[in-house]
Amino acid sequence: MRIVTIEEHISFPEMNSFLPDDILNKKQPSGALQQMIPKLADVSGDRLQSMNESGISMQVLSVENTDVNLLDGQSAPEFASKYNDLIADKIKGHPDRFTAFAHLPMVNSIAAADELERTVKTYGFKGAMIRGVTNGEFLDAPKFAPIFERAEQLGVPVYIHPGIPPKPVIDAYYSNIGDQTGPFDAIACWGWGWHSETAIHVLRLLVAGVFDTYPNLKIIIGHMGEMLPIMWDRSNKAFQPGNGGKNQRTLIETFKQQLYMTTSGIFTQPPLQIALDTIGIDNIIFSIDYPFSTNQMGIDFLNEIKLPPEQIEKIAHRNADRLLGL
Ligand code: GRE
Ligand code: ZN
Repeated sequence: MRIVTIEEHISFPEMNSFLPDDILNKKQPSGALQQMIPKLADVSGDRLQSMNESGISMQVLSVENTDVNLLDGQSAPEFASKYNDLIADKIKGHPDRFTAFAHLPMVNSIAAADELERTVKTYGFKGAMIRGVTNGEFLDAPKFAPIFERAEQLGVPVYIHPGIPPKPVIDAYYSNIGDQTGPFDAIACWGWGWHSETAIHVLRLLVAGVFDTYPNLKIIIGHMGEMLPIMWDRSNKAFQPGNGGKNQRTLIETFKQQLYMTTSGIFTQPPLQIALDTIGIDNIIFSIDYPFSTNQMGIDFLNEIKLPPEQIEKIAHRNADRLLGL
């Protein structure tokens, strides 16, 4: 069976040479991340070998870091373009195994929209991945409108991935919880905080009316819907049209039409069942979150799904093929 995974990360250390020293000195990857550096840097070595061993046909790659947003609005666009050029160069020998989501200079929205268009038209990239807030701002801020507008025009989705919380959030929610690299990272990031942040991100887009402004825009989120499926009916009631938000449609209507959820990093059946019962089979896309999860973990999960083969195919590749035009 063809298997496509779409939240698969890369980070190329050679890009550090384009960062000024003051920014380089500020970068301090946590312990967990440090160990992943070689795996994130690799495309056609261990990564491809692991895909072959696990039967993964294609990965859609995305950049793991947000160094680009440490640059100013003048220099970020050039850095992002260099990054995307490097991705394109590294995957060009394997067009049937790799494609990518564009890395965008979020500190300059017009340049970000232009870079999205350039990478889609020049390299056939399949959309963009945006990681969390940019200098504390969520994507419903009016300044980001050009990115959604362009994505809709180009017919490509925007993948909203969690990102490092802003300092006021760290201070208020995640301080005094012990070792910076252990419990802090886990509560603030992959153990909980990231997922609630991304759910908030999407809910903000809903109540800001962004989905209604761009009715053909498609948004992707990972981690089996970032806890939204379990909150489905409660949130749907809370954000009814006319309840003070700008949304013209209900959460359920809007998300079924415009939101996709991947299985990245969530490999047990109960959360999948809730996603099936809420967003539904046509909006669920298999993904791993390589290298933070192993391909084998994902494949074991896929093999355990008790659904008819044609439905498993939707999750494994058909939905991704349709959404991304693979
Ligand atoms: C992820 O993409 O899910 C991720 C990171 C960094 C650390 C852990 C993790 O980007 O799960
Ligand atoms: Zn991820």
